[in-house]
Amino acid sequence: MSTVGISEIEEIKKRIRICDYLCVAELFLQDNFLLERKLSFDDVKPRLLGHWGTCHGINVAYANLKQYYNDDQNFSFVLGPGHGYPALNANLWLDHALEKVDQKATVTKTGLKYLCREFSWPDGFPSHASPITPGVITEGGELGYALANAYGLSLGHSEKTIAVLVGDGELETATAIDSLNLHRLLSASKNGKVLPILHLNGYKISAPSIYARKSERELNELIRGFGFEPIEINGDDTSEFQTALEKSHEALFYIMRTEKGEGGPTRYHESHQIPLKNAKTDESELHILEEWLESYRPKELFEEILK
Ligand SMILES: Cc1ncc(C[n+]2csc(CCOP(=O)(O)OP(=O)(O)O)c2C)c(N)n1
Repeated sequence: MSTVGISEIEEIKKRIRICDYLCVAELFLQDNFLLERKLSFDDVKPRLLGHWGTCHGINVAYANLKQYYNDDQNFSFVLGPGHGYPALNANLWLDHALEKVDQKATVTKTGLKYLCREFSWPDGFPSHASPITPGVITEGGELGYALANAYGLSLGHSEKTIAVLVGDGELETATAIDSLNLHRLLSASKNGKVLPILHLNGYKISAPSIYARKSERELNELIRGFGFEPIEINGDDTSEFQTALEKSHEALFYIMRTEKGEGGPTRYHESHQIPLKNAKTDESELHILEEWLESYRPKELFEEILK
């Protein structure tokens, strides 16, 4: 059992709901951001461009790590799938980190409008993480470097802990899989601790990922072969996630299982980018979008935040 209490678990779950809602709002909405009236075609952006499928898992990892490492200045989070930018942006906005570099991104109703409307919008935020994002040093459209970057960050900083989220599709890149050897080259006493978290949501764009097609045993053996101790986490189980973070084995490798597109109207490969492509013109898709947004109960979520 995790040492975190029920109220902390509820807070983590609430944060995930907030960030999931924000991701959907960023991807789809140009108005009516808190669903204060019935959703209409006019509220939907004319060009829907971005990625939903990976967002929930990013929000799960972010919320759990944030709770566990709290405000530890020696903790860093490295995100591999830069296409999951709506999630990164949502978390940074919620923590007032975006506001520090972009005065318009306040945690207010106006700031919420700015965050959502400007996402993937001409002259606004790009669709992928990029160097305009606080803490981002590489362009987020190219998969593969997250692990190497995390080990680089750890060099000479034994005080640091760096959690790095890697997509299962991303782990198929030569750079990512070979970076699993890096910890063998680095002295654990002189360098920081890197915690790889494989986001095993099963799919990469339109096809299953190779690692998702391995049995749990095969995958665990593969990871052990690289010198890590694999720890399985069900992304829906917050208590299990918190307990997993308490483990102190020297070379841990977390395998976080989620369903791609969890919480949305489609799953798996169909959720990779925009699930409801015709929401601006199709009455039934608009309705499904409204139900999807309402499923997070936004009024309840934002009442406190946007006081
Ligand atoms: C080097 C590289 N190859 C291919 C792509 C195209 N691409 C974008 S997203 C994606 C799937 C990524 O799958 P995964 O890492 O599992 O992320 P998730 O399923 O969580 O979206 C691919 C192959 C890319 N961005 N970079």
